[in-house]
Amino acid sequence: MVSVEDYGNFDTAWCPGCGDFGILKALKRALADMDKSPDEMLLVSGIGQSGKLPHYLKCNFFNGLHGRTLPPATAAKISNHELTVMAVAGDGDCYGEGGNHLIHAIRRNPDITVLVHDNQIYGLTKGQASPTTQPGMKTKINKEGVFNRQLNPLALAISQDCSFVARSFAGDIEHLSEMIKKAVEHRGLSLLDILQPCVTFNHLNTFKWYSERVYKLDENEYPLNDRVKAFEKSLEWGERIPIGVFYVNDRPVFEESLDVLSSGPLIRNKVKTDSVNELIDGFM
Ligand SMILES: Cc1ncc(C[n+]2csc(CCOP(=O)(O)OP(=O)(O)O)c2C)c(N)n1
Ligand code: SF4
Repeated sequence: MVSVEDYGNFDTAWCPGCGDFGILKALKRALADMDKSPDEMLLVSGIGQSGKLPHYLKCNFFNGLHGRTLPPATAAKISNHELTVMAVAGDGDCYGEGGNHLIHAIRRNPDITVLVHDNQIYGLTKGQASPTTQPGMKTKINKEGVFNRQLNPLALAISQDCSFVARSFAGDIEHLSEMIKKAVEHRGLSLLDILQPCVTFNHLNTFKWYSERVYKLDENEYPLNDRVKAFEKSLEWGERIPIGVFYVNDRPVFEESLDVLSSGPLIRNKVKTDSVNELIDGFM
């Protein structure tokens, strides 16, 4: 049996009270509940406070470039589709600089879980506005308040028929670990947007602010494969903020549609150097 302790206990560089601690705790709990051992997990992250999360777990991880979480995660999944792959990103990382990768990962649909630490701010670079920052909020460089419209990641993902779309809150460990389990168990690209307070640079969307607004979606409210109803629900934001699973569908998974993987993971295939030479010669 896998336990939370199997994932280690590390010192962190996060500010005391940061919402990232709730995500780390919920993730460890979910992995232990699913009996996933550290050797069958791969966590891929970019740059940011969120990007540090895999540093604080004893399992395989790859820490890449800012905004580039999904390309290496997809490559790793293809190379060894027996691994459980999770991509970990911030709202800046996944919806800003890496937004293009998110859109195309949704199209490809690899079996990857994407955890977005959505603190509605750039944490690591000290509080600039991100795509999900609330318009009007004053930041260090937006002295008059943020002017750009706020990105709605759930509406974006649902509109593009993302295979699994959910939201949770770092202040509700139980709900969050349940959502992580559902996202991992779903086959296909699972986007889990996690409302995560940044106690240092976002003084608007605080634990109290979220706690007064979040409410759990009623599982019987509509069939989870109803894209139009899910889209409508994803537009709800303000005095009430729904959390839970918004949308699920069972589209073909990217790695299953690749013939080359039918005989097992690429990492077990012998490299035929002759055919590599032939391939290169073909370009000459
Ligand atoms: C290619 C590149 N662009 C920009 C940066 C600077 N940078 C590092 S982290 C970051 C923003 C992090 O914000 P977010 O992704 O929301 O994560 P958080 O720190 O809030 O968890 C930026 C702009 C970088 N390191 N590399
Ligand atoms: S700056 Fe914000 S996101 Fe970064 S560790 Fe501190 S509280 Fe967390």
